[in-house]
Amino acid sequence: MCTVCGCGAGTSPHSHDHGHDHGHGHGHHHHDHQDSSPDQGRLLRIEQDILSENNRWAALNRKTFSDHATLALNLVSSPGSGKTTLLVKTIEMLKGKAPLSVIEGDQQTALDAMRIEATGIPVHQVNTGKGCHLDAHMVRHALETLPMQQGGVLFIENVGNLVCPAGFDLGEAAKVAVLSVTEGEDKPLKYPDMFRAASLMILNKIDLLPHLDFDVEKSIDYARRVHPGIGVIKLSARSGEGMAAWLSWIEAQAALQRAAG
Ligand SMILES: Nc1nc2c(ncn2[C@@H]2O[C@H](COP(=O)(O)OP(=O)(O)OP(=O)(O)O)[C@@H](O)[C@H]2O)c(=O)[nH]1
Ligand SMILES: [Mg+2]
Repeated sequence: MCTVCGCGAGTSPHSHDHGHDHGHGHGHHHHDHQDSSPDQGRLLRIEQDILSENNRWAALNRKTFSDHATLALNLVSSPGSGKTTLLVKTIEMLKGKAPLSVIEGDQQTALDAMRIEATGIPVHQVNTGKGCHLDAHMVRHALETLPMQQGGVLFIENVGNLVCPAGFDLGEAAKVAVLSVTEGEDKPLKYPDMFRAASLMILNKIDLLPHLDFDVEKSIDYARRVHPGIGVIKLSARSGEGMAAWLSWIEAQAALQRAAG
């Protein structure tokens, strides 16, 4: 997967520079980098090692979420589809009903964490530097500083990228792919791994549909071709249209999480 962009080929999950933390700090972690020009067999072994190590951390995270009956949702999308806008709107509507927290993943800046912080809920920024996705170990670190309350919802905003975040389990209950109608209806076909990995596709920015030639039915058809069971919710994080369906979906997932734990 990350051999596509090269980000996973030369590093182990430990070797990402966690960069600047927003709010609560934890130390930086530097480890040795691997040879940057490995042969194919070696590359494959490194990739398998990265994924199996990631899966060990993901299993630990999943256990923590389960112990706290916390629903963890991993929001994935291309840059600018509206993840942070949707989160701010969601928090405004859910605040007071359940303990909420957010992990923000970006290559650089704490801008999104600051937008979340303004809502008054706990947020932890992870900067991935050159890394193009969050991995389970980064989430593990974030959990050291985020308060975990019983029956809560943890939103994880992944790095804006329709490719690499698909391959990394963070221990979340579900991946939610946010596709904005400005991106074109062909994206599920072009980036099938992401839509296969996601339990739900949110079609965002539907307030803009009158100005576009985006074909909603086609985009849903394409998403179901790559993932027949994928859920679909159309909404506008700006106008609030469709938000009720999204909140019901979250409530249903939270109930499943409580029942499982
Ligand atoms: N018209 C419209 N604009 C929206 C909507 N949701 C988000 N936007 C705008 O889209 C732009 C990007 O939104 P963000 O929430 O920053 O997107 P993001 O997915 O968090 O972006 P990255 O974190 O950079 O990947 C901003 O200008 C938002 O105001 C929507 O429902 N309708
Ligand atoms: Mg964002």
